[in-house]
Amino acid sequence: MALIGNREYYKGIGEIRYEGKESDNPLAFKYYNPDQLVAGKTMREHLKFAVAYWHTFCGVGADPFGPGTQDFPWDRHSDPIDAAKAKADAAFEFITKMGFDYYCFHDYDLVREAESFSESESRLHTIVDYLKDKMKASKVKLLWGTANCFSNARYMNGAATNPDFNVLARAGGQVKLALDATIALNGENYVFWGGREGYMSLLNTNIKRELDHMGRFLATARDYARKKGFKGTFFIEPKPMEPMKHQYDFDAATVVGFLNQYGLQDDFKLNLEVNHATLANHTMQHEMEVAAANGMLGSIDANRGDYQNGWDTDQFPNNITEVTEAMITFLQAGGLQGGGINFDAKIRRNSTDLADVFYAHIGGADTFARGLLIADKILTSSPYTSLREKRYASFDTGKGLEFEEGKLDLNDLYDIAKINGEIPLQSGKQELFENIINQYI
Ligand code: XUL
Ligand code: CO
Repeated sequence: MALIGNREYYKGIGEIRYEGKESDNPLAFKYYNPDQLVAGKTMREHLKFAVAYWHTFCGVGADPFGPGTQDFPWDRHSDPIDAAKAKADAAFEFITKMGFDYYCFHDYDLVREAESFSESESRLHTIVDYLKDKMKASKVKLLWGTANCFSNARYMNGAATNPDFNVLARAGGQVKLALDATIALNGENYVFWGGREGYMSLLNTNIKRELDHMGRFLATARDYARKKGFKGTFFIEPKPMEPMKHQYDFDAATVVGFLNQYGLQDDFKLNLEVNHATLANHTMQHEMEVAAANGMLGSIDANRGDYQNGWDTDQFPNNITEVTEAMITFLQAGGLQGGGINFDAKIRRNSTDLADVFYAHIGGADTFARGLLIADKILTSSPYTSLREKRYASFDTGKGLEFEEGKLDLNDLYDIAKINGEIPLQSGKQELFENIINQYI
């Protein structure tokens, strides 16, 4: 096999630079200008773009009806360590050419899982050492790591919520190794996505015991990582279904309640994904508002669904209106707590040119940069904020303020109702709000 270490995988494509919206170079950013200041920070600092190892360097485009369409040269190595090192070389070449600062991984994205647990552990040690050097040389950082506790057949009935304790323990061992890898690579956060934590049928499921197990499992993982000196944030990534019929981390509101119930609220925040929000019949902005209202807006998995079907299609973000609305919430919340914007997105199965994965990430970054710029203008120059505040003005003084301060009881409300009689209608002005957004886009 070819040499590892000095091979160029994305030949003919150089570093992607900002050229402005007049540029017709498809391999340039039109809006994402990393060092441009917006609302007191550079775009780079606000957005913290990350490349998802699993989609960009592992996913070859297989679907239930056919095999992959990508032929990654690094997958051709039969030795798992050679393959992992070649994949890391390609990954760091790509991330560096994109000019992004971060990446994210699942444990077995980095290296193929072995037959035995201890051989997997030793493979992970080897590739983590290799990644350490690549990170040092490139200055690329780890936004978050996670463990894939959903693909292997052993997890078909769940990991932390599996009715078989031995499977739960195996998942615990795997999470320990993934946490060790994340800590060794100075990971800024650690993610739990409970892909199989849920049920296919209620007939064979004890929800109460499964949720208790999940709460205890997460607390155990937190305690271990904190003891090892991990200072980052843990994220739960809500998703209502797929692969299971129902998943316990259904949406932001469900997860906030779960974290509070199991005493995890001080260490855990949310990693929200656009296509997961739409699968839960919410918008991304809704999920972000719920998280922000609870001080838990941690990180974003950026993608989009196809609005004509109900699948998790993980397409690259390109909907300016959707992202602008999300960025309004983002700026109002003061940004993300610890996280960044991870492109949890894949190119289409029939996008098979070398440049396609660059176009995809350029488009995604430009959509977020544009959304950020528009949102900032809306918040600083349009009547949007004052219009919204005005709707609640009756709580700013007098009896409304006393109510907010907990000074009124139900009899007080009764007295006010009696004096007031019928109340004039106050318009919600939805159409005006919508017009303002479109005017600034
Ligand atoms: C699946 C998904 C995962 C998580 C990490 O829908 O989003 O890739 O982001 O396990
Ligand atoms: Co995700």
